[in-house]
Amino acid sequence: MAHDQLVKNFMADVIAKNQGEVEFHQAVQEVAESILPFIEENPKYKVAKVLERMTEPERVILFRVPWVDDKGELQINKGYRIEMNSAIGPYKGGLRFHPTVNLGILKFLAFEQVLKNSLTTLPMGGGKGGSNFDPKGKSDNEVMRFCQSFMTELARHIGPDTDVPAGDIGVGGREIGFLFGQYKRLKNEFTGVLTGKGIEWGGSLIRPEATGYGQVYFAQEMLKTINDSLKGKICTVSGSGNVAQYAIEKATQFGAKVVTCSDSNGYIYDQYGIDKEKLDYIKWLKNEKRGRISEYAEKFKAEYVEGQRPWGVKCDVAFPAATQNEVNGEDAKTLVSNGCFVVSEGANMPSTPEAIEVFLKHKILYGPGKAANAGGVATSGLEMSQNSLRLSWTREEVDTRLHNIMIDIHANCVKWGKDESGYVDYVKGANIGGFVKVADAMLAQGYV
Ligand code: NDP
Ligand code: 2IT
Repeated sequence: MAHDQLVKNFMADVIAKNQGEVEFHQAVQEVAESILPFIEENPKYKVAKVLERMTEPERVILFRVPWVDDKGELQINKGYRIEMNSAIGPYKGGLRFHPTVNLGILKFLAFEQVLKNSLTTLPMGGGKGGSNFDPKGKSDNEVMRFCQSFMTELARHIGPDTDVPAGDIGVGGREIGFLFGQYKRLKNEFTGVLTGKGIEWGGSLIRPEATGYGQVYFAQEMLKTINDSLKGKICTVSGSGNVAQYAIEKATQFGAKVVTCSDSNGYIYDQYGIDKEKLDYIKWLKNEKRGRISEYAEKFKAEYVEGQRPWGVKCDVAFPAATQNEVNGEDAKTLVSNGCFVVSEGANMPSTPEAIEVFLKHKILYGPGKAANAGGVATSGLEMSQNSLRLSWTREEVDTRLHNIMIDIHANCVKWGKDESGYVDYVKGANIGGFVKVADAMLAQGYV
């Protein structure tokens, strides 16, 4: 059967079974385009319907989260955990607290997570969870009460050998602390049931930095394939949260100049570059004051563009690090026509299918999220190892392991994604590279 028809037939079934879950359809379609031809060449995966099984979560948990706000009013949110695939290890993946969270978004994230976790080389299955709770504008006490209520239900489904959540959008060190405290209280056990913990209570050094650092290490590896480096490159970053902050830090350490970052209200453009002092301000602004990025522009006399994303700013390298579908086809064309030749994704699925098509057509170095942002979950895996050993490694040791994992992920993408002309299609590389290990484990474990 022709390639297009194979994908069309497969997607018709996925869409019929998962109606209205558009982000999930999008994530599956991207993978199906790489994997279905590979399955045709390897019929053992076809007979065992491996991709059909991978697109159906092993388990979906959906629950009510009641909590009382500071005014004494009862609030009710939805809580979710998608346990997608446990073929190669316990379910592992973050929790997202954001008003847009719904089943389809979490299923897309959980599906991506399965392949990403496989790429890390560590023994982790895939999962994702969260809530439509919006931490913005809430007091610390409200966030705590919400987290305690959320964990009261979640605790019965997770465990250090079963399912190990972590952070994602809206879930950082503060939330992980509240969640961990409640889990410990309910179960009377101190275990590595969550990652991203504080350093004094079982967390790993470098976990906060890991996604952003890994995203930059991945860009550096892609650049090496054309004998180039980040030194002297102009970079644009979107977002100003956990991932963006450490992408800015590492890119700057590698000699690049980062000229933008953003939040959901707009972006700042600083032609002089975001140096260490300015980055320290962003960390304080976002992690402590919980303010808006427009305040950066006032403080450092930079430009602020309300309601837009930074992709119109001329750059060599782009680091999307905010959210899904934040780079569309037009943005991609603008980036490429302005000379951008490297895109390394810190966010999950930040580029629309149209944007990906533009990047691949112009043969730029394009590192998709499931490869380029895998450093975060990889370091979560290292946190789990340290928890099991009841030891903690030094900063240098964890950073070296993270760096080596990113080098291995890059090499795996090259292995599966390089074409006759020498161009590396990292989308294909990451999809097949991530798929094979999970698929072989599923074959070995029978029809489950
Ligand atoms: P944070 O909550 O720390 O920061 C998110 C940033 O993105 C904020 O600047 C936020 O702006 C912005 N943002 C969020 N939603 C939107 C939106 N709809 N439109 C525009 N801007 C938005 O999250 P993280 O930095 O942890 O996550 C960023 C991305 O990286 C996500 O896609 C996440 O899935 C992915 N990721 C995270 C990992 C991790 O370890 N944390 C690991 C791998 C991937 P505002 O403050 O205004 O909401
Ligand atoms: O998307 C991701 O990989 C994460 N949010 C991190 C997950 C984790 O378990 O560290």
